[in-house]
Formats: sequence, structure tokens, C-alpha cells
Amino acid sequence: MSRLIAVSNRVAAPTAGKSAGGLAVGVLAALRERGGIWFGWSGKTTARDPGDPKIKRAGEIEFATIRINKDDFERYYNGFSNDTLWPLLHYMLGFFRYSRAEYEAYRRVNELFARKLAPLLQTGDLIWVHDFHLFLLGAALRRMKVAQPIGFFLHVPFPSFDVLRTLPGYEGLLSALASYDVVGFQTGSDLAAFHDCLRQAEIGGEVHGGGRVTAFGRTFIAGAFPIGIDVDECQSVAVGNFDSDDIQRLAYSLRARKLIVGVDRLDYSKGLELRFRGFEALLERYPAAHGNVVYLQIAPPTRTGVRTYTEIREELERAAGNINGRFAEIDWVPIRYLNRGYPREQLMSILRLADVGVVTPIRDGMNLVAKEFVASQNPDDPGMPVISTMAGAAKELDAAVLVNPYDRQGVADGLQSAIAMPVEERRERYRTMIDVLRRNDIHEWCRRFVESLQDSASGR
Ligand code: ADQ
Repeated sequence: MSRLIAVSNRVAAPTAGKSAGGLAVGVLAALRERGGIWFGWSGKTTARDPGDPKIKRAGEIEFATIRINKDDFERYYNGFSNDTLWPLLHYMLGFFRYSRAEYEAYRRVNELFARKLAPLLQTGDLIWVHDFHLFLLGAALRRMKVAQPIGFFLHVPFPSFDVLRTLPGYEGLLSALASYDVVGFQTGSDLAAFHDCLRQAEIGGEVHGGGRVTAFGRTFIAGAFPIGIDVDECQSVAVGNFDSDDIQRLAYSLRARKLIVGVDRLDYSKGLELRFRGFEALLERYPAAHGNVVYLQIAPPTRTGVRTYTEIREELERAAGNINGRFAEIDWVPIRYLNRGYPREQLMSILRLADVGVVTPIRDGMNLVAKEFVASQNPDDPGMPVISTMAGAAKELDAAVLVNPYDRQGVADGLQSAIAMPVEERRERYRTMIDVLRRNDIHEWCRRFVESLQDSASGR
């Protein structure tokens, strides 16, 4: 069986006693099955030459990590990846910034990854590159005459042509994607947007049947591969930790109140302030919620040091203070806003305890929390997710309560209908959703992608 070489900005080496989240679960499972390498940044920068990758072996898997040049890192990561590509890909051009120097650093880091990875490769390997930090890696590997199949999966949305062309040199990004053998997106809409970009007169690409497309002189596969979760792992973690002191303390503190839970990285794409305002509208429109509903939002800071992120954090603190100030009573505070991370075990049990999971990003490639919320529920008395139509997850989980995150009253009504939903209806919707999650779990996602990559090799 061919080895799998997974490449991502960060490498999620399993740590004793910690369960891996999201994509790490799937990639680790695929690597365990076939053996291979997970290659990426070590988390450290250097002022000198980064040297050879540091390799640690755990069973069939080698974790190979490199340092990145200190000056390049800032421009590659906080600059081009997070201030240019992230807002562009999430249709949030108000946050978009562009600098040629940052693009150059991004290109250099992608080339560094190629230079350090190439010597580790063997004939027959399958290479799977993850996410927008590494758009240019496939092209850089091809220039080094790497002939093995290379796939790319985009975890975030792919924008429509009119948004994409905001990026100076967007053609280069599309042509870099054409260096891969398989390009995967989260949803059919992302794939359709990619097809549309290729068909533009200035690109001159073509879309054929069977997932094949031609552009920049190459024919390759472009498909939708919605990422899933490990349903059993999620369930057992949620149940296993449910009786812990922390969860029981939380349950006790609620008395018989309904619990709405949100769990997100603190990012503007997650629409947290709008969500707080939607909850405020719930309190305005439904007086019965006063004293009877608690909204717990967990959002640890990310990208600290970046101004926009400090600003969102302050805005959220203001909004929470404002809403609590307006509605709190002597024995009830409506919003509990926790600005820190929690271990996965605790998170999954908190989701299980909740009556409503609120997942209302402004844009999201998929959103695994929506799926984890469903998987962690008690099938006999399941909580109900309220999901934004702008999250990839809404496509598969259409049995949830769906809302437009910009519609403050719509969010309030959605929350209310989830809170008040009879148990039979919740069970029925839960069964529909859990079936979808089981059919397309994280293992299936990996299997489908790797199979496409393998097929692309035999089709060449
Ligand atoms: P993210 O934007 O990071 O991922 P998401 O999919 O919601 O978003 O979360 C990833 C993982 O992080 C989940 O397993 C979740 O449990 C965990 N997580 C989130 N908030 C947390 C918190 N406050 N504390 C601890 N853990 C937390 C990107 C894309 C998504 C896509 C994923 C996977 O932006 O759209 O679903 O990749 O492809």
C-alpha cells in the first residue's frame, strides 16, 4: 500500500492523554492505516537557515517538522495567510489587506516546504496538502520534478470569481491549483465557484464530466469532499466525561434552566457579535426566556497580537456586558462568556449537556462544532442545533434549525423554536442528522479523498 504524506501548516502530533480534534483524527487514522509522514511547521521560527526537518516516529507514522525563517513567518502567516487569504476566502473583503512583500514571503515559505519535503519522498507515495497556507506547494513540488500524485484539500470556502479577482495575481493562485491531481472542496457550492472561475474567458478552463477539469494545460480532478467527524469517538468522549466534577457543577449551576451553547475560535467569520445580538433579541421577544435560559459562549482568543482580533474581543466583551447589564436578575445572568480554551473532553460533555447548540458563522467552510454537537447528544433527549445557512455544515445537517446569521429576529425565533421543540420532533431530527454524520464520517472523508488521489495516479 502506498504511503500517505500529509502536509499542513501545523502538525498535530498526538499528545499522551489528549484526544485529537477535527481533521487530526482523520489524517492520523489514514496515516496509521497506510503508514506515512505528517509534514509541517514545528511552531518555532529561526533567524538562521531552518536546516533539515526534525523527525519523530510514532508507530507507522513519522512526524517531520521544520522551522520557518522569523521574518518570513510573520508575513507568510499573519500577513498573507490570515490578513489576505482568510478574509478573501470568507467573502469578508472589509478585512482584506494585500502586500506584495507578504505574498513574496508566502511564496518563499511554500518553496521552503517543497525543498524540505522533497528529499523525504519515495516512489509510490501519495501526497495530500491541506489548506490555504499551502496553495503554492504543489506547483513548487512539480518544479522540483516530484511526479507522485499530489492532492489539495481546502478547509475553508472557495469564493466566487468576483470576490477572488480582488486578489492581485489571482490567476497565479488558480494556476497553482492546476498543478495538483485532485483538488477538494467542502461543498458543492465551493466546487461550483471554482468551476466558474476556471470557465472565465481570461482563464479559459473547461469542466468535463466525472469531476475532471482542464486549465493551464493540465487536466485534473476537482470535487466536493465534505469533511466529517469521528462519531463514535465524539460520543464516547462526551459520555465518558459527563459525570466529571466540572460538568456536574455546570449542570448544578443551571438549576432547571435551558442551556444554549456556542463553541468557536474567536474569529470574525464566526459571527459572534451578531449571535450575541440574536440572543438579546430572544430576550426581547420572548419574556418567558427571562430567568429560564442561559447562553454559554466559549471562545478562546486566536491570533492574539493581530489588531482586528483584539478589537472583536473587546466588542464581544462590551456586547456581553451590555446584554447582561440590561437583563440580569439577582439570581440569573443571561450570558456566560468564557474567553478561554477547554480540553476536548470537557467541550464534548458541555455540548451533550446543552439543550441548544448555536452555530451561526457568517461564513464557514464546514464547521465541525455543528457536527460534534449532534454526535455528542443523548439520543433519547437530544439537544437541537441552530445552524447558519452560511456554514458548509448546513448543507448536510438540513434537519437542524437553520437561520441567516444577519437576521437578528430570525436568529431569536430559531433559538426559541429549538428551545421549545417537543422531544419527539427532536428525536426524529436527531436520527436524520446522525445518519448523515455516520454515512460521511471522518474515515469516509479520508477514504474518498485518498481513493481519488490513487485513481488519478492510475488514470495518468
Ligand atoms: P475552524 O475554523 O477552526 O476550522 P471548526 O470546524 O468549527 O472551525 O473547528 C475545528 C475544531 O476546533 C473542532 O473540532 C472544535 O471542537 C475545535 N474547537 C473550536 N472551538 C474551540 C474552543 N473554543 N475550544 C477548544 N476547541 C475548539 C477550519 C474551517 C472549518 C472546517 C474545519 C475542518 O474554518 O470550516 O470545518 O477547518 O475542515
